[in-house]
Amino acid sequence: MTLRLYGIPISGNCYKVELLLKQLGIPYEAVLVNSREGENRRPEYLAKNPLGQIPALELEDGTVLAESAAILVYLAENTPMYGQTQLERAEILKWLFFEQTRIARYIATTRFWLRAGQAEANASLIKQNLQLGTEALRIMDHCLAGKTFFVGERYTIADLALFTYTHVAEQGGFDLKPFPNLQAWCQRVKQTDRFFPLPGA
Ligand SMILES: N[C@@H](CCC(=O)N[C@@H](CS)C(=O)NCC(=O)O)C(=O)O
Repeated sequence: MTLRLYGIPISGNCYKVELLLKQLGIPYEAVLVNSREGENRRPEYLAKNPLGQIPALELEDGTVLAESAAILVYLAENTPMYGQTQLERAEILKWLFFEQTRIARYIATTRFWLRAGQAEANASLIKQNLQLGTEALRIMDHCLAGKTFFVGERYTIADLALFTYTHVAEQGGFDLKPFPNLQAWCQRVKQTDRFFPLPGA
């Protein structure tokens, strides 16, 4: 059995996994689970992934892995896209946690609300997210000064994960103009082998 990726192409979290699978040349089957239609809460999906979200990756032996960051680490193990040393691996995990707790939380959520026409209902949270998300972008820009990529001066899953919602942050009302290192890094990620753009972005 080949790997099965459950999700929808326009989900940034699913895109992270799909981009890595393509960049590593790993064959997989995409299985549509449309979270916009609540398909991720159906009993048959929950039986596979009790966490009830997309993406999820079903392995050859039927084991189902959830959480995009965990899936990236699983797939990238023993490839140049993960850390080659104990310290590199820890640095990559640091950025994956940062992505989940700041970029996904403040930027992806705000972008989703704006695109789903839910800005008014979430106005006070959006105001806070714009401030906290901009601070996260500032930190990333600062850490990229004089560097090509976040860890080990090569493209890794830290870059792939951070890139996904950062490069479309303007669709969430964030301004990337004050962050030239971040903008240059986005261009570098787009030039990596077998890159393809986030569908619908
Ligand atoms: N931390 C999770 C977040 C996954 C997530 O938020 N998935 C969204 C789609 S992008 C989802 O399943 N939303 C529907 C729901 O939570 O009911 C990850 O990185 O995989």
